[in-house]
Amino acid sequence: MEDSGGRGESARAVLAGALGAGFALATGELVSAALDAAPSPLLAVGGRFIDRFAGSLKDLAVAVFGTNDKPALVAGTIVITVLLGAASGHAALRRPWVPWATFGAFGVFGAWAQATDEQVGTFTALVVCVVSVLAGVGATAGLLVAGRLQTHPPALDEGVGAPERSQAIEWSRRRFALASGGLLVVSAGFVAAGRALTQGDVIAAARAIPLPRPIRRRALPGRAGQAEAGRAGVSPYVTPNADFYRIDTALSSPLVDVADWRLRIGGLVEHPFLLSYEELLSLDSVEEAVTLQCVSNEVGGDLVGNAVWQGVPLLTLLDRAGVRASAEQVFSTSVDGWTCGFPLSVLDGDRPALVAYAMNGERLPVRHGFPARLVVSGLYGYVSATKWLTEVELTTWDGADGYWVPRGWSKTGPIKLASRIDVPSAGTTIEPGPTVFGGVAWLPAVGISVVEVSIDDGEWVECRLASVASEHTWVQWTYRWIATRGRHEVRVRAVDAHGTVQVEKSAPPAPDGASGYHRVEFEVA
Ligand SMILES: Nc1nc2c(c(=O)[nH]1)N[C@H]1C(S)=C(S)[C@@H](COP(=O)(O)O)O[C@H]1N2
Ligand SMILES: [Mo]
Repeated sequence: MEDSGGRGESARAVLAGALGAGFALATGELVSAALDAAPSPLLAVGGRFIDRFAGSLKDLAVAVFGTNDKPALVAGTIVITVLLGAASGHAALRRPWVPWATFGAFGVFGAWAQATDEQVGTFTALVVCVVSVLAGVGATAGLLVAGRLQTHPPALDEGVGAPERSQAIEWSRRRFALASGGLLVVSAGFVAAGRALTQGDVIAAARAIPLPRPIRRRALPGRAGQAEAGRAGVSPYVTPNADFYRIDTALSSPLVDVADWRLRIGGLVEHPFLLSYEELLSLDSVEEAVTLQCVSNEVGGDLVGNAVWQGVPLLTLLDRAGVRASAEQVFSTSVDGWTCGFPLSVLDGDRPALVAYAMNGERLPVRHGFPARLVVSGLYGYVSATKWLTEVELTTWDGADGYWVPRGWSKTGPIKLASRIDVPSAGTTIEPGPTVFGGVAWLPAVGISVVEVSIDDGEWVECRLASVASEHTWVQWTYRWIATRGRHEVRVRAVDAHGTVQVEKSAPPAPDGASGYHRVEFEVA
């Protein structure tokens, strides 16, 4: 009896309470989203904590979790809720009413937090919390039942033989594990569905403000100039939004409500100002084709993509603010506290540097920084391309370090000249006879003049280049070859528009970007 009814059973009761509490939170997320009641109880409680303890607790969260104080408070709220759930699950073994009391008290707290937020009505908050509490208590009770032995306790104590008893224990364990796993999956599903609903709302709200026409379009080269690369299987010149690589530190992309969103231009400027989404979209905008690359991209890697961005030139906004002579760095911050910075002097020439709100003709996708992001030609993303942008601040060079700088990455991040082989892909077998190799090469802000390949360490031979929109994008290259039987290797290198040849020496991505020639081995048979 001690084994099944004692330790095992209390462990299961603790888990039942914890999972029930998690399920209550997940239900709160989904029901809030369905009833259009943002913030959800979870976020509302986190928000109340921020308001109440802004001085003390928030500083603690900042100290412990860096600048991510809001996610830290939400995580803290989840942990506390789950721990209290666990304790009440355990207590329920003796006093079944305890989960009602704890979950109920939590529900009241959640409803209060939600209802005192101006955006949610009291009745809606009550509905959300009553449903969440019922779901939580119900789930906990259900799990407790699933984990209980089917045989009656008196029979266990007396007449039941050992084999039957251990079988009953085994059954109840299995049933409990299944029910717990199921509940976890359903909870995750609720959270995901709630997010999807909220994301739909956020985008729908933004659609009320139509995308303006740019005053200058970026003409894309005709398809004819890229036909051979296309046929050969080279990456498309413009990367579709759905295929564009995604890199960020966000656990889940921030969902920004454009009604509340503001872009602040400040720091070392004469007249700091705020812009709403509507105001940003009312300014003259341009379109620019710019290739974006992550510093973490390995030689031959796919953390690089090319898109047509629409937005307001950063200089328009900086001129309006009046940059002071002491400013040296353009330092930007996202709504989730991520930061980066690049030298102000980068903007001296006429390279594209945009506060972008559209990507390939569509509103910026949430995962790529909706409602607005920075795009600067020629700089790695980690020093320039802030998504979910909320502030651009002018600072001195030493006055601020972006997120990745204290983590060991270089403070300046100009993109390195690079080239990649898309076809053939490594390890493939191709047929003997005429074949076409191809890939991409890039050095945004400078451009590419020549791409060369070397087969089996032979001479470097020049490739054909497809047409491009500007020097700010990658170029597709192709090379025709008569394939002969056997194992082969192809290497690629590029020459930039100034005549500088790509660096051959291999370097890893850290601290300032990979270098070296991409090589691919293949077989002809
Ligand atoms: N808010 C925020 N913006 C960010 C990042 C981030 O972690 N958070 N990562 C940067 C990095 S490292 C890169 S490479 C680019 C990637 O942009 P993408 O995901 O749209 O391709 O976003 C940049 N902007
Ligand atoms: Mo990156």
